[in-house]
Amino acid sequence: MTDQRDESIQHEGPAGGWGSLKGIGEVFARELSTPAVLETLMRQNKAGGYMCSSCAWGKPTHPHTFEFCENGAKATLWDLTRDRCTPEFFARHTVTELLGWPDYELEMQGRLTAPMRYDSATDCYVACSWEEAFTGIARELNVLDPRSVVFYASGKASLETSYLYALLARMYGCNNLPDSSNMCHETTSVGLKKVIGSPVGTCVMEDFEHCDAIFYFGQNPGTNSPRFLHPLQEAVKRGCRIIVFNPVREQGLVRFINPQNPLQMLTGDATELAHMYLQVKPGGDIAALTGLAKRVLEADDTARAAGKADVLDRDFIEQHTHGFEAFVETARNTGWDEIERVSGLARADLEAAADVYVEAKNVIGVYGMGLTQHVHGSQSIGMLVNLMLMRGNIGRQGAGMSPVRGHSNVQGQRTVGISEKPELVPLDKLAAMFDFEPPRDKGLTTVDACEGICDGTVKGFVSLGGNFVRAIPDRDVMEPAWREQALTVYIATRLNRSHLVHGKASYLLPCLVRAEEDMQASGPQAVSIEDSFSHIYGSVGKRKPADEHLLSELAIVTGIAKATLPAHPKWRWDEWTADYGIVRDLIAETYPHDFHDFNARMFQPGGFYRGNPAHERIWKTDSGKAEFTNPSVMSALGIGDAPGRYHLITMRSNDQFNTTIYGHSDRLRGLEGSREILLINPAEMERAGLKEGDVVSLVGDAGDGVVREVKGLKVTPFNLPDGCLGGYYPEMNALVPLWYHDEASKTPASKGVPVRIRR
Ligand SMILES: Nc1nc2c(c(=O)[nH]1)N[C@H]1C(S)=C(S)[C@@H](COP(=O)(O)OP(=O)(O)OC[C@H]3O[C@@H](n4cnc5c(=O)[nH]c(N)nc54)[C@H](O)[C@@H]3O)O[C@H]1N2
Ligand SMILES: Nc1nc2c(c(=O)[nH]1)N[C@H]1C(S)=C(S)[C@@H](COP(=O)(O)OP(=O)(O)OC[C@H]3O[C@@H](n4cnc5c(=O)[nH]c(N)nc54)[C@H](O)[C@@H]3O)O[C@H]1N2
Ligand SMILES: [Mo]
Repeated sequence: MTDQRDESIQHEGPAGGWGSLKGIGEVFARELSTPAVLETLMRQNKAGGYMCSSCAWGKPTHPHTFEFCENGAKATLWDLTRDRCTPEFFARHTVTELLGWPDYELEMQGRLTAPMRYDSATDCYVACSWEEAFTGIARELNVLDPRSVVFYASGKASLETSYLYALLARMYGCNNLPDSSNMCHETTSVGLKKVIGSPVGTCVMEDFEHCDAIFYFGQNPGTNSPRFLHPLQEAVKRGCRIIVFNPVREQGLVRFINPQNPLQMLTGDATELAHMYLQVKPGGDIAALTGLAKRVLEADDTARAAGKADVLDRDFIEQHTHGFEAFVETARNTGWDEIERVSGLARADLEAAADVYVEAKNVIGVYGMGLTQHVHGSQSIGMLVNLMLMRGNIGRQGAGMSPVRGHSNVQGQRTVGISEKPELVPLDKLAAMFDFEPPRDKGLTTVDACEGICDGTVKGFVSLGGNFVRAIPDRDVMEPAWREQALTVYIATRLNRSHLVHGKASYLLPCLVRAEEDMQASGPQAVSIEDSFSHIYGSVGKRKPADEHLLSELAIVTGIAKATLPAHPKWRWDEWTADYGIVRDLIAETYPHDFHDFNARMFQPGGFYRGNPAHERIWKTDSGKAEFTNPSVMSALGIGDAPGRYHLITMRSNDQFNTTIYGHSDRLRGLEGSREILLINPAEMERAGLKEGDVVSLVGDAGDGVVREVKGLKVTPFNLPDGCLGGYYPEMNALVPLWYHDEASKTPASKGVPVRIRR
């Protein structure tokens, strides 16, 4: 049962299939056939091989021959490009000139090859030696107050590098360690932890072989985790039913042709994935979930009245949960009128979806940015947990919560100490191991860091990967403030806009990518990462580095550390750089439960599991039980409806990885050729007096007096709920107010941005 189809305004071809191969070939025709790339792709995501640097989806114990997807291949090809962005390039173009270039053109210059320092006399980045870069950075850091410096990480760097990076920040003197997770799944780290005591998902990959239903909220696997489509397809073939809640009909969740299956490829015989596709309004998930819960309670009433088995798992609720009664009262007292109005969904559809939930023995709740990037996002997660707890769907095989993480090691970075929350880090242990007094005060989140940059209290910013200035909200406010900083340091692979919006002193430090051979004094090095299922894998790069001057991310971190911090017999930066195995031993010593025998286990097929108490029904919450929560609002939006106001979803296309734009084909949505578009449904278009192709602006409607505007957007009809607009991230980021974020975690609310259309 897939409903609400409207092929006239949105193409409905399957995800995967020939299109995915064409998607790779078109962008990368020149690189695709080189032996280096083919060799790397064949080793991708296999034990002893190279772990894809795209998303955080799990790597199976028994991989396919080609265990990579369209977008994983694009990420690898992007890293292994033959193009180089050399010192000569920077000599030809001033920073001011480059600021006028589109993001796409900046990254298209290829891999950075030499350490560069910003020279204000010429307004150019000029090459310098590594020694010069490290001593220059150290000089700046040593005049700044450690509390005024931020050490950001973008979720890609290995566990080994991340561990040392966090150590560097703390030895220097701050806990200012936000990472991309603060714009992403921090809502999970805070919201999920509060209710089940685990900051990460409770499922492992095998659970998808045993579930009977998947309740799937606001995650787009076709684009963002394409290898997830395989287990979803297998599940559907077994009879598992997928109920999708998403304002956008994402093709990956509608139909899928497995590019690894020759028969499907030849016959074009796609698997229908979604059993029901419910186009919830942005932020309407709490209401939708309340509707589901209401129906489950009614089904339980009916069953009991008829003397049948309970629908609720009363033993589980009694033994393992807290707060059930208050939640039941809210669910029963909330009227269907309100549920239908806020969710935009019909009662009959929600009841049918709830019946699927009740009929299923094992249910998994999957979610992504559609839940996390809202002002009341943590309440949405709490509501999904409520639904799961009603029938004991957490902590047993085939059931659980499965947030789908973003960057390939974003979860792992948190695991090994990159966190602004000192209470999450074993500081006493670090103090004893390294003989220093770690700072104990709270560090800055991404939003705090931005506020600090605006009010002048943040004066230095070190960036381990990423494109911070482009990824954050309120870009037009942030860029001028950013330039006032004393120091910016960017460890990067390709040129991006953040590098051009530099502080007074600025260094651009190019690093190896994960697919490249990392040769150190003791020989070639392996690194490790953690996926969405808390499994840890070793990864070995074999490609020749893009340039002989490149250093590994780890060597850059230790280079800065050694130059900045005083010498200390226990701070063995050189030894650690020479042999990453020693760093893994340090990680194992710091986190013995998760990482014991790290070096021995890292190449185990399927990775090694670091475990999760909630998976075993041990609840590390305040009450010691899993918490039913009582939502305080029905809409997850921070700013409600008003005449002329729309809620904008900022979306990823199938041709980008976050701020890295590969091209202009959003193939799965049938949108080609431009990213300067405004998606709106035909009825809303007519009500607003707009025609297809009209060029309009979006202006912010947050009511805080700040002017926010994005110009030059072409009106494009698209299948969306009423009151909802779609536009691309990061182009739309100037419209997101910095203060508009999840109430509990400060994750920016990029999926329900209040805007108006201006002609
Ligand atoms: N190829 C590729 N892969 C990626 C990335 C990439 O950019 N490109 N980015 C990586 C990163 S860092 C991350 S975090 C993940 C992101 O992966 P996802 O979590 O899939 O993130 P988005 O694509 O931003 O949005 C997810 C979905 O939420 C829906 N949505 C919007 N608002 C709502 C709402 O209110 N309710 C519901 N139920 N749904 C809503 C949108 O329509 C969209 O389909 O992917 C990772 N993988
Ligand atoms: N409006 C809106 N804003 C959003 C989002 C949204 O959905 N809507 N999503 C948010 C999310 S989920 C995230 S995770 C953030 C992403 O924010 P970031 O993680 O900061 O941004 P990326 O675009 O992933 O960073 C790309 C850059 O990383 C560098 N890079 C690539 N590979 C490597 C490597 O191996 N090592 C190093 N050192 N550098 C490398 C390259 O120079 C590249 O230009 O954006 C957030 N912002
Ligand atoms: Mo992310």
